[in-house]
Amino acid sequence: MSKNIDKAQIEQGNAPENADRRSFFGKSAILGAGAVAAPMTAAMFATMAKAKASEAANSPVVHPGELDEYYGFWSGGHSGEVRIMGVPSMRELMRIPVFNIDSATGWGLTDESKRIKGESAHLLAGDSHHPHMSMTDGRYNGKYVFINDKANSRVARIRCDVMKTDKIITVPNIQAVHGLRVQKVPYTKYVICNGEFEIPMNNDGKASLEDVSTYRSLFNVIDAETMEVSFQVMVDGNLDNTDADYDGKYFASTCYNSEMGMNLGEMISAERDHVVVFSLARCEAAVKAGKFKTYNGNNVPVLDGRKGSSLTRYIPVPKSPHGMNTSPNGKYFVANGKLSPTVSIIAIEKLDDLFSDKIKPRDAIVGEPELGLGPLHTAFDNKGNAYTTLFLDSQIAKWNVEDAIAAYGGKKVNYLRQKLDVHYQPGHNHTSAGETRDADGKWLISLCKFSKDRFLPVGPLRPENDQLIDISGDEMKLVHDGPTFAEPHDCMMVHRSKVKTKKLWTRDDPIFAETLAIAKKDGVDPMTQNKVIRDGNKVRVYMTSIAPNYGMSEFKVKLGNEVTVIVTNLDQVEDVTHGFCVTNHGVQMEIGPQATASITFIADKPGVQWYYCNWFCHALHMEMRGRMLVEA
Ligand code: CUK
Ligand code: CUA
Repeated sequence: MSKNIDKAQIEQGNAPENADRRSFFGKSAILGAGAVAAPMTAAMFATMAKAKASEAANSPVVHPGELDEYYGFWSGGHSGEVRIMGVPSMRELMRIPVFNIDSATGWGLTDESKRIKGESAHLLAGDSHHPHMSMTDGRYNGKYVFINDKANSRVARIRCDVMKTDKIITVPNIQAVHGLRVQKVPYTKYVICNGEFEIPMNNDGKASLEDVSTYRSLFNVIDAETMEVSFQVMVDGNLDNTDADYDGKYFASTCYNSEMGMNLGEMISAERDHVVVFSLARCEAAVKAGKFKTYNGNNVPVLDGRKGSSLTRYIPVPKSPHGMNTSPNGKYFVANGKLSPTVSIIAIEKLDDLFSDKIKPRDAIVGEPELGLGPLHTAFDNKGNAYTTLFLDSQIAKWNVEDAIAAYGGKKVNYLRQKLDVHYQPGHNHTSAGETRDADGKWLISLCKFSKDRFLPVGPLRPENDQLIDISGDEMKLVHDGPTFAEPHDCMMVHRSKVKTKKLWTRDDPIFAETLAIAKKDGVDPMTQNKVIRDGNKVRVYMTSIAPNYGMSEFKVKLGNEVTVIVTNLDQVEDVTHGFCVTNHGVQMEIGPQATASITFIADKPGVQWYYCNWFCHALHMEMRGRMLVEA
């Protein structure tokens, strides 16, 4: 890395033009070059254009009343939520609060959501990055979406039948869960995710800032059903992104900072970092055989997968790789160079030989195409092409995987198909169903970190720009600019045929099962009874709601009582959601049709306090309110 360019410039892609941007990465470029074909010339592009066979012709227009073909699941970035978008219309369909609090639904406020947040219920913030759906045989199965919270080292699960978060765990022994994917084959038994920041093992206050010899980064394997950490694997370097194969055998993670540096200069001193490949069978066997340690006073098995371990292999790749993407034909892991203009193609079929030491780690690399500056993430179509975001160049490079492999083998072929300007500085990109066997080569989303001049200015803070690109023809065609808030890091697109959602809640839903158990103990049937239960200083108020009435239009409590209001929505009508909101108390929630929801607060203000329905439900919605008398 050249010394005369600062990090901020690199990150923002603002390296001065006259400073020869391309030479900043000269060293890495040479490293990655090998037998790589010459860069595209204008003449080559012209030839390509002539040979053009098919035009991109998907329609991004979804007329009023028509439905989108894909559900898009978007991370909400530092808003901490997940959003459902319709693709190709790019209409925002729903927001799913996960790590944040949300006054519309009461997420983070209701008793049910606090139970789901568990030990981290007091944390009201989050930084969500990677939403990925559970799979069966390498295809989305419509059951769950998993998402990480980098800020608070958490992983959450969203149930796709109701599109609500139903589990959140804090992963022990690590800091900052970053890359997250799912086991694709035979089904999502495990969610895999990387602990990014290296921390002392144990992190009990006895380690120092100077001696970093016990600092480690762990790979985490979480049971998708129980949402418990099955085991962790200690590695060398710090982990970034990850993905799984299509055989149910290997996981691969990029690692930057193989130097184990504690500041920027140290972190980027080595010309090569690595990809760590994990053997699932060997890891499971090691756990079974008890070959693990535990740390920090918890009982999660931690395996030693550092260099030399039989559980892992380390494949050297150029400088600070970032994204990790498996090609949908199941043949390759692609590690994206970030500080190198290349991506590294790892042949998954060679991994058996690598693990039995028949080949050397670099022998698993079958291609290292040079694509441009700042490759971060790669997506795939169903025709053997890959699409890589170039953060610094503000472009997407379309390239052919087999041609890149042939070029690496010494053939004179041009693997680059097209470079498309995007606006600006793309991070993740994703193709429709592109991380599954159903990759269909129709749409590509480029999640651009900066929008600059693309929208009306809205002050110093700008939206990001999620661009929709038609990839159905030979050339990528940009068809839509979509402003989004707070940096969606990643997204995925699921064909609508895979998702089946409920129209009404069912009364036996686990999300409110515990609330119903409390009602049972109180001897109250919340579907038929409106009742106040006094239990010392605690008061539980059970009321029904059916548009436009609450079952209880008044109740009394004493000043200082801890009040829980449990509302059951009796409406059996699609889309008739009620709310419950107490004025001046910060009490607000949603009660979906046939759901029970509860919220607990202290009655700390004497006098009459109105409560009202805050979701418009009926012509007499304004009249849907009642009084709580707080007696001094
Ligand atoms: S990371 Cu943000 S651009 Cu968290 Cu997947 Cu690559
Ligand atoms: Cu019920 Cu508005």
